[in-house]
Amino acid sequence: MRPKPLVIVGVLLGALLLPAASAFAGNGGFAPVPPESPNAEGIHQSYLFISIFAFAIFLLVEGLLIAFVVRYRRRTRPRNQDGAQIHGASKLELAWTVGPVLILAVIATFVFVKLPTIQDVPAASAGNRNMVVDVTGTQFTWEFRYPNGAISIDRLRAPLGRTVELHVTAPDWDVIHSWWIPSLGGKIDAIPGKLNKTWFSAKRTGVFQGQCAELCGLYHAKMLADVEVMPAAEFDAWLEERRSQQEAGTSPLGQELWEGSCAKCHGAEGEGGYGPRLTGSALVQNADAVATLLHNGGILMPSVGRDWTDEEIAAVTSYVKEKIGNQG
Ligand SMILES: [Cu+2]
Repeated sequence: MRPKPLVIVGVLLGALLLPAASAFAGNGGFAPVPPESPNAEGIHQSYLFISIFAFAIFLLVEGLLIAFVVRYRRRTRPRNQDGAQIHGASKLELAWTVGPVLILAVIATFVFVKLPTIQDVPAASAGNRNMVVDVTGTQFTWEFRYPNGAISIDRLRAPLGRTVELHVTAPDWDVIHSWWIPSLGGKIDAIPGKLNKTWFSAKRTGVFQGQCAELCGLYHAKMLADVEVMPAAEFDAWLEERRSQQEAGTSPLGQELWEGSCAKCHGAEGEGGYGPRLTGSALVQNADAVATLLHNGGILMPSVGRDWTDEEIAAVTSYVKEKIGNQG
């Protein structure tokens, strides 16, 4: 006996639902990453709430579609003859107009109730002072300046459980970028000349990956960022150490700037890429010439270092001189 078409359709639909479990577990790339900060949690809850309606409407529409295809199929009616003409069902028409309006109102209410927990930076309290970090996006790197003057590139360090307030911007001469670490909150634009604020308060230690979320030029895809959340005491020690290393000229800042800013165009070893080859070049052995170039830009090169501190300029020029200029 041949299986009935409806049975086949049913089995196929069942098979389609199989990935749903892994999607909801967040590990199939179908669902957002698990939230690790209260604001990311608010976004996640809104996502799940809206998903309930989306899924129910999907089942209703597709179910009706299949039911109508079966119920009103041609059967023995000749090919060239129209089917029965059906019109006029005021109650039904009213229902499918009022229903969506109510659903949208419920969703909007939920989201507006959640919005403050997503958007508003929690006020500092006696036991929990906020740490402000200045985040600057430039083509194609992220720079983080901490309250004590410490600087890091492309990796933001943060203390566990403390509110970190991010003041996000881009230099006047750059383009718009977008700061986005999905497990620690939503996107916020880094706009030249404008300061946007966002925040997070990480609930566990670890490294959380992110990506510039605004198409910002040739190497947009290389504009990655991550946040390393450490136990608070470990973070405080790191922050102090980075500050004193910077003063002593022994910090990894030069290497970070090279990798984050220079290497993306000039190649990891300075072998050249979009930008010219630097390995063994006479120019990079001259720290003053490199500093001038970073500050003013070149024919094709943007003035990436115009807003860099003296410490940053010193760190990157000496790194470039030693590691790149002296290579074969
Ligand atoms: Cu970008």
